[in-house]
Amino acid sequence: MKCMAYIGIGSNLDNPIDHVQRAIDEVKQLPLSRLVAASSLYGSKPMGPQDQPNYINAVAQIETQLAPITLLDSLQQLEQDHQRVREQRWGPRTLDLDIVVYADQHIDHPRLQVPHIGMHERNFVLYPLAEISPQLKLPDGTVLQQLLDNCPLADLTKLPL
Ligand code: ROI
Repeated sequence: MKCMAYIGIGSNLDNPIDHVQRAIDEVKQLPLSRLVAASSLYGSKPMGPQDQPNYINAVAQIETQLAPITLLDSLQQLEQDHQRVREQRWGPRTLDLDIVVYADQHIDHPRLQVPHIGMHERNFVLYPLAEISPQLKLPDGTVLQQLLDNCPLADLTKLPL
């Protein structure tokens, strides 16, 4: 079955723009999947500990036949390929790939919660998402616009192409 999924991408170490651009390219090549859209890149202040570099964030939309956990395995492999080291919680990272939304599914698995638990308060997820899917509705019926209304743009900046 083909499912629409959204993947949050973040990096704040060793040339994060390059990591995020390469990640989008690698997501494009996931098996049994097709890249539907990729957002612009955004610069964002770190959420969590402030003694770390600013982040580059983006969101990719794919149509995939990979099951959620299989997709997660593939994304974690990509993170490893970017030399991600097991960092402190909420510390800096070379590449972070999160399944933000997977079709209309609620997933509560030890390794995976979807929709992403923290997305409501993450402008660096919501605004890129809105750029590529302004009409998106979450499985519980919440429309993306409602989440945007409650999540200030603050210092999120869209990078020029
Ligand atoms: N902060 C920003 N701005 N962007 C991220 O992708 C990001 N990822 C994280 C934490 C450490 C929570 N902070 C972040 O995992």
